[in-house]
Amino acid sequence: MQENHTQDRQDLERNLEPSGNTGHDRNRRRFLRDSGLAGVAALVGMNVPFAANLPKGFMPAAMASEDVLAGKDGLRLLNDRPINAETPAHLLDDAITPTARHFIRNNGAPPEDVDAAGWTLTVDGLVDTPLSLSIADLKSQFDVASMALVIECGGNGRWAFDPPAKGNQWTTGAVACSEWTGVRLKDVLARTGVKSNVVYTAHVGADAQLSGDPDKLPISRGLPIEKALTDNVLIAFEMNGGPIHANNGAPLRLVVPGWPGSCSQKWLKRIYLRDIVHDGPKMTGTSYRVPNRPVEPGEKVATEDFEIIERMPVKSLITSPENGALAGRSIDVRGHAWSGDRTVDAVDVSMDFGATWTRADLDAPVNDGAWQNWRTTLTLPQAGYYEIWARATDSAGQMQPFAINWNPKGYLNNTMHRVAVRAA
Ligand SMILES: Nc1nc2c(c(=O)[nH]1)N[C@H]1C(S)=C(S)[C@@H](COP(=O)(O)O)O[C@H]1N2
Ligand SMILES: [Mo]
Repeated sequence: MQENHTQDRQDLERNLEPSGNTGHDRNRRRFLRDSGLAGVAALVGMNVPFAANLPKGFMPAAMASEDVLAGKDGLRLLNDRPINAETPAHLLDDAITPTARHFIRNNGAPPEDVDAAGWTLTVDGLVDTPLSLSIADLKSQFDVASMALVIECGGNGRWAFDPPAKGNQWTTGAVACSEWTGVRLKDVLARTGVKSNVVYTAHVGADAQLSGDPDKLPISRGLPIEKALTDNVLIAFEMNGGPIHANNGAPLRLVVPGWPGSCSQKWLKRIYLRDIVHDGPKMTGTSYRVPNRPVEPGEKVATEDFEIIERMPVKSLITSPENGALAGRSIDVRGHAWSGDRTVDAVDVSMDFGATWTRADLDAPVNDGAWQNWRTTLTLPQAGYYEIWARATDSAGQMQPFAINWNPKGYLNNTMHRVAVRAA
């Protein structure tokens, strides 16, 4: 059964070409999107300092012709159609990511004029009893849970791929750990029943394809049924104790911690159960997939040799000091670490390019699926330039690598985060 899209063509066109935009604005935005910083420099009539250090396709928010980042604080806009914006590492310093600092990864145009009170979630397909539930039904009929959960885009870190990989050139900021409130998917599926031949879930959101074709979904992903039935997969209606941000999936979304962010369907309208691996848009081909064998950087890989990404690999982020900071000789270093479906056992920090390592103090996760906070103090031996590196090791003994395990679509870059400081 195809999801029935309520959004009519006019609405779609409003999404694509916001009213009040002149043709010049549209052309300018298109130009910016295509030419990236060269275009920005041309438009502002001067060189952009450190342009070479910025990711390809990067566009300062000020250059976008509308306030696409309303309600967000300090995010870097990578693309405005669809909206993609990441959070600089030093703005991810909080243990729980504030809503204003949660990255945005949209594949299409979010629904407009969302009516939370009238919103329904349909759960059907290979269930015993199909259900249609309002958000009030979810709140009153199921156990409500609040959990800090990591969402990381599968393409986080793509900017470092060489040869480059097409797609959003995320640096380190397509990750967040907000507190999500909702009901467990497993509880809802216990109510509908799961037929014995079910292997996969399929998720449908209310966003529209940018092409304007109302019959096509921008993205529809799913989960192996075993994963869907775990304790920390939430159908969430609140973010950090308040409403979900419009671009983060209001009024209802899935949150599947530790797996590629694409599993966490936003603007959730329907979940249906299937007896095959779900084959919706961005499930097949090379989307959110990596080669099933080691490949040479730049190698062409046949589509049938790709497999679906499941858990995200062990990773850490240095959130203080900020890259480029001026420091004293004694420097507090801190950040987060996570590993999909696992915990992190250790975080080590180096100030001498990996020659020696200092073990950081590492907190346990506040709940299953949360990132872990860590901290240490380093004493820099003399004034000068340093790089601080962090590396996490998870409960299965896997450690972050020094170099990228290249794949054609630029997924799963979990190399160590490095931050430069100058000691006075
Ligand atoms: N309906 C819908 N859900 C979606 C997406 C989308 O484009 N449409 N993007 C996915 C991807 S690729 C990621 S990484 C996460 C990002 O969640 P966020 O935008 O709240 O940070 O949402 C996922 N859920
Ligand atoms: Mo993503």
